[in-house]
Order: sequence, then structure tokens, then C-alpha cells
Amino acid sequence: MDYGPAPEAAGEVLKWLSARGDFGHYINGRFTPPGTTFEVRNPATGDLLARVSQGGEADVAAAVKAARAALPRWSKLSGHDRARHLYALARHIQKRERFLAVLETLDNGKPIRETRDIDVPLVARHLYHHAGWAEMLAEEFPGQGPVGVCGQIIPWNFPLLMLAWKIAPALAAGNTVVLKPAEYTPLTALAFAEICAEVGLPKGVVNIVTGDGATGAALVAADVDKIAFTGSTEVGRAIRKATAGTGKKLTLELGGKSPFIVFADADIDGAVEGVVDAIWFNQGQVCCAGSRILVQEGIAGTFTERLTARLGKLRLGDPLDKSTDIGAIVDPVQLARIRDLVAQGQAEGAVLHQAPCQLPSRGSFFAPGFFTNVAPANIVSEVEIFGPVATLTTFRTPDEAVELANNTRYGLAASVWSENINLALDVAARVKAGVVWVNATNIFDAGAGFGGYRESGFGREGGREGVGEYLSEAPVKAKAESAPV
Ligand code: TXE
Repeated sequence: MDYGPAPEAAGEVLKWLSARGDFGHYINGRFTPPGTTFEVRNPATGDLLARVSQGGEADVAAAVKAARAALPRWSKLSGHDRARHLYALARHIQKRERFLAVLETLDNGKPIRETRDIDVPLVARHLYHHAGWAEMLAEEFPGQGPVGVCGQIIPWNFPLLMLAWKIAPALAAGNTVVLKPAEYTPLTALAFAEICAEVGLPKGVVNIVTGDGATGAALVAADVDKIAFTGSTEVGRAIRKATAGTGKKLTLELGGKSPFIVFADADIDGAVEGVVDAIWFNQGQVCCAGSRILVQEGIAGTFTERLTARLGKLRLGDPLDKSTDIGAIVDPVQLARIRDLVAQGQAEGAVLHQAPCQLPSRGSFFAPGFFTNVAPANIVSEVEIFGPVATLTTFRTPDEAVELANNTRYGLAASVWSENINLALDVAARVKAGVVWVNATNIFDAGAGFGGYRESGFGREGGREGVGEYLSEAPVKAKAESAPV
């Protein structure tokens, strides 16, 4: 698919943004007048893209009320009727895929190749998949009903995709939602709200309230039946405390420090390409990024040489340019965090190998790279950098690889590379991670449950398990009168 020259594609989106003016929240099927707003900027240039409303307790309460009122009708629709709405959303996403890909790239800074070929197609796929679950719900989950009103808080690294991961299973199972996008990247969620209205989704079924952490905290405290959160481990911990004893159902998808294990018999070029997808994809701002590369001693020299050569070929720059591999870091705050952690790593003696890229004069960019000479206790081995920098260490035996892989407080994902399938599967089974890829990495499928262990959180998104997170044994009791939908 060809999107034509980038500036032309961006023009359509910029026109839409200026026609829309300041954004209000999307509550009960319409946009509210904008209140106090905050700025949303293009991380690649620093240019202002839009002003978006900062949601307060009253906005959250109004959205929850609308979701509560829409619940009886929505949950009583037949699975087939809910599926029709999900199919309509999926088709409409596909119709506007070019627009959404460009908007996401402008807002987040990730390369257009990713939003065009990965984010937006996966959003549509997720909605189609869950339309199927809506159809099959009564047969597959007999006697179960929706949880009720779901508060959903999402991060900025895959803004529209995380929205789809949250909204699709919730709606399929008959819940209604109030979703808060991340403050860095609220724009595709607002475009999605527009799509909900365009396809005639009953009002109140999806509500979007924009704002920062305080808005998120207000949603956690509101009269909702479930909170689904993806974000930092610190905030996840705070949400767990805030919901303790309230009876609210909770799922948390938090950080990671995932191992990427390369055995001596691996296809080295394949594994090197795997590293590109593991840690340099989306500038490393990926919860399941393969950020700890573990290489078996015999091939460490060759592997490091080829990895360095590949690193030198990465193209960093304008995210709207179709040939760009590495775009911008989402926000100056995140850039400062990456710089700080990398500097701490260097101060501890780790050696940084960085791509020799020319950084643009404007915007938040960080040259990708990896560390060698790292000890397991170094800060860069332990803390999620959430940027395009991995650590590379060696191991001798499979047992040592497993031990190093599991030496983390996280447990989200892992990747194992070997041409010996017995070895790969044996190691895969011993690594404590929610997802383990063999000779592959960062593959997301709507049909497979995704989620972590330990401090990476709990609960699963995607597949049968993901739908189950939005169901309850006892059918939901409506707390309010049904509004006409
Ligand atoms: O995350 P936050 P930040 C990690 C990553 C990153 C770090 C900080 O290491 O560098 O977290 O990123 C909302 N109650 N991940 O500060 O604050 C917030 O508005 C309720 C990994 O951006 O967790 C946003 O919508 N909600 C992660 C969302 O939480 C609150 C992706 C995530 O923001 C809140 C993002 C509160 N008290 C960051 N405070 C992943 N697992 O993929 C903030 N929020």
C-alpha cells in the first residue's frame, strides 16, 4: 500500500485537526464543549497539534453515568447484534486507515511504516476477532454476563491499538466503557469516538474522557465495576491499592525487562533482525521489548559484529517518511528519562554502542543502541529503559540462560532463538514469562492471551482468556434506568 508523499498525507489530518478546534470529551454519544485544555504536540517537531480537555471528577462521573445508563440495553442485545456493531467499527477503521495511521504517527512519533502496517491493521483485526466472540459468547461462556461499567486507562506507546485491546473484548462481552487515553497521545482515541458516532454505536456504550494521571485516578475511584490498566508498574501498584477492598475487578498490564536468548546454533542473521524488532521497533517503547539480549558465548563475537553492522543501517528521522526505521520518542519527559538511565549505565561502566545517526535539530530523538560490559546488578540490566537501548550479555549453558532470563522482577515476554527445536521448547517452558516467542519476537495475535507474571501485572488480553476478563459469573444488575439507545 502506498500513502503518497508524507506531507500530502499529513495535510488531510492537519486540516481535520484545525477544523475540529479544541477537543471536549466524548460522553453519551457526543463531544462536550472543551473545558480547561492541555496541549498535544508532535514529538518529531515540537509543533502544537491540538488542545484537549483535562477531565475532572465531574467529567468522569458524567461519563460513568452515561455508561451505566447504556448498560442494560447493550448487555441485553443479542451477541449477533453486538457483533454487528463491532464489525461496523472494524470496517470503518479500515476505511480510514490512512488517516488514522498518519494521525497516530503525528501524535506519537512512531514511523508511518509501523502505524500503517502494524498498529492500524491490528486494530481492525482485534475488532473483527472480538465480533466473533460476541457471536459465540452464549455458547462459549454459558451462564456468564458482563462485569458492568469498565474504566479503562491506556498508555501512549500503542494508543489506538491499546484502545482496541481494551474496548473490543469489553463490548463483545456486553460491558460499557469509559476510556482514558494517555495525555501524550489522545488524538486517535478522539478520532475513534468520532467513528463510534459515525457507525451509530448506541450512545453511552463508549465514552472517552481525556486528561492526565489525576483523571485516571478519578476514574479508578468512580462508580465502575472494573478497571483495566496498561502503564507503569508504579501506577499499577497505586491502582491496586486504590481498588483493594472495593470489589472492583482489576487487570493490570505493566512493564517488562524481557530476555532475548540467542543460542550458538541460531540463525544469526535471523536473530539480528529479531533484535531490530525486539528493541528498536517503536523506539523500544514496548512493554514486551526484548531489552536483555543473552547470547551464547561461542557466537558472541560474530553476533555483536553483525548487530553493530545492522545498527549502522537503521534510518532515524522524520516519522512520516516511509523509509524511516526509528522515529521520535513520545515526549521530552520520556526522552530525559532514557538519557538519564543510559548515562547512569555508562557511569556504572557499561559500554554503549550507538548508531552513528545524525539527530534532527528539532524534536525528541535518541540514537538506538545496545550496552555491553553489563553486570546483572547494573541499573540498565534491572530497570525498564523504555527506549531503543538493550543490554547484551553472554551465557554458557541453557541452564545459565534460563537463570539469567528469570533474574528479573518482571515476567511479561521472552524470545528464544535456536535451530534445535527441542532445546528452544525446553528453554521456553522454563522461562517465567506470559508470552514466549521461538525464533520470533513481538508478534501479537488477537486470538492469543497476552499478559504477565510478577510485577508485569495480571490478567490477559486477547483470545478466550481476554474475553473471560470481561465476564462475571453472576449476570450484571443494572443500577440505573435504561436510557433509550
Ligand atoms: O506511565 P504512566 P508514564 C512505563 C515505561 C515508562 C514509564 C513511565 O517504563 O518509561 O512507565 O511512563 C495514567 N491513576 N510504561 O509516566 O504514568 C496516565 O495518564 C490512574 C510501560 O507515561 O503509568 C496514562 O494514561 N491512571 C507501559 C497511563 O496511566 C494514571 C506503557 C500510563 O501512564 C495515574 C507506558 C494514576 N495515579 C509506560 N497516573 C506498558 N506496560 O506498556 C498516570 N495514569
